[in-house]
Amino acid sequence: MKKVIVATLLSLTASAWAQTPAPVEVKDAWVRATVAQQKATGAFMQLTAQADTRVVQASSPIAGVVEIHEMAMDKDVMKMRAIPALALPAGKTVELKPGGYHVMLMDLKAAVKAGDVVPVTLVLEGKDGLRTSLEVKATARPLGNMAASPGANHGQHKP
Ligand SMILES: [Cu+2]
Repeated sequence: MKKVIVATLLSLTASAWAQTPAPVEVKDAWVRATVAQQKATGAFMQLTAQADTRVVQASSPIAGVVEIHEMAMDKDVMKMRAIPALALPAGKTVELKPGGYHVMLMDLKAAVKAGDVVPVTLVLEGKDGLRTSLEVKATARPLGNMAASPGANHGQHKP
């Protein structure tokens, strides 16, 4: 009997959650398609939080290791590095884009082909410390001319 009650409570919680507006809006989520043997790529999107939120973790079934990265100038050289969290200030759109913040997908299990839909889960932490996860569907875009851009050497990137 007790089990039934617990299950009911869980389903009530789940449906209440589904009806509340998403705490973080995601727009234009995409990943960069890869070429054979490439072991890493980046995911990009625009995130707008209703209240101050931080992205504290990310994961994806296609990658063994997922990190949140930023690009920054280090003695005139553009470098990327992992950051522990990405702040999403209330009402402000934070853009993850080539040359800036990105979700780094490493240890790829297979090549990412243009048009593939890649699920990326972001773990969000509110000011109250409560964590929720947000499922993002990112569509793979071809490398195209971007092969010549600095972001294209993502494949050689080591954490
Ligand atoms: Cu990176």
